[in-house]
Amino acid sequence: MKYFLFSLLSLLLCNCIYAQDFEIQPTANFDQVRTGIPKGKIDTIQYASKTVDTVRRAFVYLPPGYSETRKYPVLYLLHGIGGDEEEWLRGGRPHVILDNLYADGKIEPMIVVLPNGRAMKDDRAAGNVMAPDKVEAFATFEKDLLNDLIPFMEENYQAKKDRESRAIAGLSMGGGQSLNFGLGNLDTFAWVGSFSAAPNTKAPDELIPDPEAVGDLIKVLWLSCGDGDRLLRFSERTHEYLDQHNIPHIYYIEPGGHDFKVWKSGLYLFSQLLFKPVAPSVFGSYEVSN
Ligand code: FER
Repeated sequence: MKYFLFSLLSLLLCNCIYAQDFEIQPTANFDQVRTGIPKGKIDTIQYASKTVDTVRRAFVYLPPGYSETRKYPVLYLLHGIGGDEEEWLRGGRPHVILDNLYADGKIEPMIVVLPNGRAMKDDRAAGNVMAPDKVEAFATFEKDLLNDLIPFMEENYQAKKDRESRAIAGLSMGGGQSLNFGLGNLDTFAWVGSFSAAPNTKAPDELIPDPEAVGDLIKVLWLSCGDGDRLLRFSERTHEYLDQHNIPHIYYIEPGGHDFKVWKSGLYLFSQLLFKPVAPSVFGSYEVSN
């Protein structure tokens, strides 16, 4: 009896410490609008940027039942080279994915910020989006994010302000930004997700000069990519370096190209891990297709 009680207690304790209630592959219709479920709310914000010396626009998705009387962790969700603050909403409909996840009790309530990651005065995705000044603006966004946008969010929303309550993730250029800014600012972020990281991703030894510190500080480090994506090597080389240095991370390679099918399932799966206690031992459960 004593042994039984002890086992029961251990089981309950383990479940408290490590909530393993997340999926390792997307379920059908995860991105389809459902009727009769509570919906979150999308705000448009304008924040003054000292970095760019202009007023910049972003969207903020608040979870269903967002309350002024409690505090929430925040996910910064970044777009790609041909996009802007609208790209995720148009192509990925993260509000639909997250509304569904809330309805099923699969994610922690969080604020999601959709910024414009091209930090320059004319930040529209017009003309040659590969022009050097536009590409450079994706690097400049690190300062805009840290010094302008995050302070704005933390002053104007019920945002928690500790590193374990901030996540950064993005697609392609935004995936590279998430790795560069997230791993480069572990005093600010503890959760980092990269979907189909682009060539702006720093070389592994520059990205992670101190592997031990990253291993100690990061809560979840997520890399996903389509197996048919021409940019796969940027995720792959990061993954190989992480493996060589025994840094726990998730490497999820799924059938697909450089497109929203992959980015949506990335958001769907990664968001289920956020702001929860997750055991690194489960990181290997995700599929790596060939
Ligand atoms: C490049 C190829 C792709 C590049 C960026 C991208 C800066 C980004 C793609 C995307 O964001 O979808 O050579 O160089």
